[in-house]
Amino acid sequence: MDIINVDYREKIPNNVNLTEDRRVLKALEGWHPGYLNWWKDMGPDGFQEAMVYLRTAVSVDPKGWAKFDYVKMPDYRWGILLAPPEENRKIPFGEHYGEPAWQEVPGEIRATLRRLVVIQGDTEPASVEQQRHLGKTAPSLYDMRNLFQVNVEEGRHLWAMVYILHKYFGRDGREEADELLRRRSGSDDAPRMLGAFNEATPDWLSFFMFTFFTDRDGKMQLESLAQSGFDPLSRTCRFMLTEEAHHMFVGETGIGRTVQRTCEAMKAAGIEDPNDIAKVRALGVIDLPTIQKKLNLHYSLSLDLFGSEVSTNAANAFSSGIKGRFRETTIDDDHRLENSTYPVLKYINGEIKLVDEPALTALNMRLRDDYTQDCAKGVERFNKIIERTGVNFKLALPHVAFNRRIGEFKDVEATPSGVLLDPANWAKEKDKHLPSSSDGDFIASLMKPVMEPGQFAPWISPPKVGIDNKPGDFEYVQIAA
Ligand code: BYC
Repeated sequence: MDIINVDYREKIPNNVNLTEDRRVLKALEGWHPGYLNWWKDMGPDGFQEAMVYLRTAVSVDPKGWAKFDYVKMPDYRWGILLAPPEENRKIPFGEHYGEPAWQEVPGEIRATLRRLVVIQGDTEPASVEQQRHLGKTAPSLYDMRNLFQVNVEEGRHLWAMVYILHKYFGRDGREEADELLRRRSGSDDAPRMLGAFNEATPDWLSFFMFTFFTDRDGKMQLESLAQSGFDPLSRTCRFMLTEEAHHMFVGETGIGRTVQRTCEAMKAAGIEDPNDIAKVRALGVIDLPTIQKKLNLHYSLSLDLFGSEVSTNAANAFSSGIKGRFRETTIDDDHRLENSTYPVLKYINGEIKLVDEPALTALNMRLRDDYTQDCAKGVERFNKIIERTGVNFKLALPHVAFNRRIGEFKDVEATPSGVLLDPANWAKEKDKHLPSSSDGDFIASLMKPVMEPGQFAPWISPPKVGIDNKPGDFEYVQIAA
């Protein structure tokens, strides 16, 4: 069997030898029409007939996996792709540290593993649902193509989790796979499982923030699951991570280009004060304080995705060998965490305090800290862009107690600098730190579609290079095809 190149002769492209696995093939073929219906109903609104310049994975070799071509989205070849197996892989953490990685699911971890696979799977279609209206206001064909690329790959990530459910979890796996197509982002009756995936993505700045912050949570969670002692999960997450990198690129460059355009417009108009919001907005660009508010919102929503700082669920997932730490194999310790501690920020007697907790139960906090470091590096890169244009402003990540709904700080309110506020003061201050409805209206007023090749909406700079090295006026989406 060829485990590097993907077999596209099959209806469901794969590198897992599905033709020989009749039971799973049949189950997936049974699930496929429901998936296509979901894509038609909940995937990008409009543009389903457009020819989109998309990349499709042809191999799982990190050096040459993608092929670019025009594809109608409903014809995208969603498939099952696992990174190649690592010979003699050992479980890299927990009570089974050093034992051979599992190729089948051990009975004692079945329920926990299934729950994590379902949570991961649930986020993927949720993000497509959240972003489905954005094609209509794309600031360029380049951006529209990137949106659709992200959407089809999130669809493929759903396939990745559904494969695991069908192959390893029998009847309850099949039922969970069906449920993944039934829940809907923002629905009252059947919402998506995690908070941030039920929020609206109303405009393109939200989309860029989402792909910067929330896809980065995806990266951290996938990195932890890629360490899993359950080898098929590890392999599927490893390949998903190669796709995820482009999503974060879309977010980072999207925010960077927005910031750049704002600063350049301010300089050209001779506006020195970044807080003179009315003057900056009159230029038709998004003022930096509003960008900061959007950042505050998306960062805090994404912090909630890490769960409680102190979590026995996380401890159990680690000890039982299901979910490791970020870059587990490069950490120099016993990989069992039976005796070590980790500092956790907690809310104690009205104060925010750093206290040592057993490292095992503090794993969500640790992963969140790794995430924060990764985010902070990105914010530094935005600040370099601002600095280069000579504008005097710095973007910053808000304090972890700001705007939280999960964990230690869920019942308190704090400013972005971490000062605790009573409810009355929070109500007064809130609009200073989070996007208000009038901020939303202003951003919405800029969201006019630009569909001429090589043209960009006036609130965002063009990218430095094209996708697949295409020239600036390349027609990334042929709308009238
Ligand atoms: N919202 O011990 P706790 C991505 C629940 S993003 C609602 O605090 P635990 C992507 C929790 O389920 C990555 N409920 O937390 C990005 C539990 O409920 P039960 C997605 C929440 O379990 C962009 C209870 O609270 N992948 O891929 O240690 C586009 C107490 O739980 C939330 C994963 O998240 C919340 N935010 O950790 C597309 C990886 N947080 O069981 C895709 C898999 C907690 O008591 N998931 N709860 O009823 C996990 O590893 C963990 O489940 C969590 C939570 C990190 C989410």
